Amino acid sequence: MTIRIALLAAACALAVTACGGREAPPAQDTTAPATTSTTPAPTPAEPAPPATTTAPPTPAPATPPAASDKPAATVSDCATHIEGTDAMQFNVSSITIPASCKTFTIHLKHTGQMPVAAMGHNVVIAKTADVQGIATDGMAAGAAAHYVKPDDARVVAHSDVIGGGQSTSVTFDPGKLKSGGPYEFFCSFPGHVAMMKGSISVE
Ligand SMILES: [Cu+2]
Repeated sequence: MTIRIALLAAACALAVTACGGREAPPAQDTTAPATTSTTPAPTPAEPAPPATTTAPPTPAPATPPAASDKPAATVSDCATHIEGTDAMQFNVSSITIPASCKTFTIHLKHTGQMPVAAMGHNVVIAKTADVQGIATDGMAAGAAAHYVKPDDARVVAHSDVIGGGQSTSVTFDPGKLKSGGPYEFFCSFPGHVAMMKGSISVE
């Protein structure tokens, strides 16, 4: 019985909807509020045509080397603070020295915990073209020489080698970097130069 009534009601509703556009009865005794809007939802837009196959997605460019993931060093008062880690990394990829600086100081902090013999770091500045040769000769020079060949004329400046938790610094004349570059800073501890280097320039 109930079902019948329901069906009947539904049929009536349909009928009203069908002719509602013409008659529009006054809605005064309607108990249900506001089903007034008779505008049907706009017909859905036609399905978009398949995208024209003009532009295949461009492949992402090759991942840049890890060094460029790191920020440039923050420089103030003709100095910068950089860090070396137990993961054999500097924390910056480049150092830009203001041209107005008469001297420049790089403070190096080893933020790791490993001893100097296992994970020592220094910072050496030289022409990019000389880096590999300096590192090779530095390895031969040994720990006592801080892995830099004594009086190596190719070396603009270098710090001591430090271990985890230690700090050091090196101060030099930026005028030495104004010609014949590009120049790099790097760590000459054996095996580190491939991972620990960045560009340094005067601008
Ligand atoms: Cu190192």
